[in-house]
Amino acid sequence: MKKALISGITGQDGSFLAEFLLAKGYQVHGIVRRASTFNTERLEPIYRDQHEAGVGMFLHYGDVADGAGFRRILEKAQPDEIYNLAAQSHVRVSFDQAEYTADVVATGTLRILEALRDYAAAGGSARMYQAGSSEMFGGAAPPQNESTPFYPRSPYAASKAAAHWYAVNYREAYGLFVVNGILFNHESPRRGETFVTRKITRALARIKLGLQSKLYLGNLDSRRDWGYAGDYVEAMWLMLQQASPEDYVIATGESHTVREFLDAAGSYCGLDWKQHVETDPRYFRPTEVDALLGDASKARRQLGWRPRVSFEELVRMMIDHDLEMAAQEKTLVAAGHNMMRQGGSRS
Ligand code: NDP
Ligand code: GDR
Repeated sequence: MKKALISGITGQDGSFLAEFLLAKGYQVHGIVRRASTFNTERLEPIYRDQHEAGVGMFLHYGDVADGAGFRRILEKAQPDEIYNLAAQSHVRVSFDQAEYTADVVATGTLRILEALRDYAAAGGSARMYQAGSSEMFGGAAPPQNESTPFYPRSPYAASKAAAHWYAVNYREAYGLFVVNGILFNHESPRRGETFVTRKITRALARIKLGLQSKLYLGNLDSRRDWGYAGDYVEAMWLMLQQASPEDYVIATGESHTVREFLDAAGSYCGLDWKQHVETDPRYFRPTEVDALLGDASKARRQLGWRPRVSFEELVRMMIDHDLEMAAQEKTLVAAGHNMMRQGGSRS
């Protein structure tokens, strides 16, 4: 039985990847941060009490800011594959928490690489996937592929670029099997509520059901290449199954503005979004990434990977999910329950 260790398992991608690997028969180990509230909600469908027989997923308390703790988890889990998905992944927030973002995103990756280097020197063998981002291309003109030079436009993007080069350097210096996946935006009903797609689908669903009236957004003109997270975790796994470690762009090859996302989401749920959306400069970024459009032809050619879910299907899937959530909320509100814990119209 193959074993995988996932940092960031509680996030959007971590939960899809854990499901994907369990379905392939892997034993999955995940790193979970200690929090004062439950943070394993996305893992609920696959979570089983560790006292039960035949459990396939094991969670360990840890943090990529804590190298010694990570080394202990690595020794205990003895994985064949490591997926480093842990990150302070919000670009806007990285301008407010720049040092912290660098510590987790850049130095956190370095800590894992250092642990892997020692693990390999002691006879262990594990392949590593590093979660790179299209944000590293930032200001570089579209379309972007593996040979497009990086031009990071935020502390988050600069930290991801540092992590990328750490990974390349450890591959070349120590012969480690480390790959960088340069993934363009990917979304799902499990997307964090403060990223623009989910913020829109969640708000429009709540507006449709009369639970809120306004949605405050920032720049509507930026362009993103949005895919479906469930498709993208397969690409992560495929990269680690190759004969040699290489870096790959993963994208749909189609881009839309935030405004176009609003059009698609609004028309699917029968709302004129222009009557509800207002601008709040709080959501503007000091430096914006205007246009991302990925060229994933290398991944198509070498990995045989291609996206399955279209932009329109993605929008519909997210709206359907959020309409269902809003309907549940409405029922509970009507029955007199206090829904403060659900976040309400908070964004
Ligand atoms: P999320 O923000 O949904 O998840 C991030 C995960 O990292 C969560 O499990 C979070 O834990 C965990 N985490 C945060 N800080 C630490 C830390 N210090 N130590 C350990 N774990 C930590 O991100 P996604 O799932 O969307 O993305 C996964 C990875 O891929 C990230 O590295 C992201 O930067 C990158 N990426 C994402 C893209 C996308 O479009 N989704 C595109 C390109 C790259 P908790 O739940 O406790 O907060
Ligand atoms: P991004 O995603 O920055 O591309 O990073 P996000 O959804 O945050 O922003 C996309 C675009 O929408 C504009 N925007 C807003 N964004 C947010 N979050 N909130 C708003 O109210 C709003 N209004 C307009 C933004 O300015 C931006 O242009 C995501 C993250 O998942 C990263 O971790 C990942 O690396 C990249 O995708 C690829």
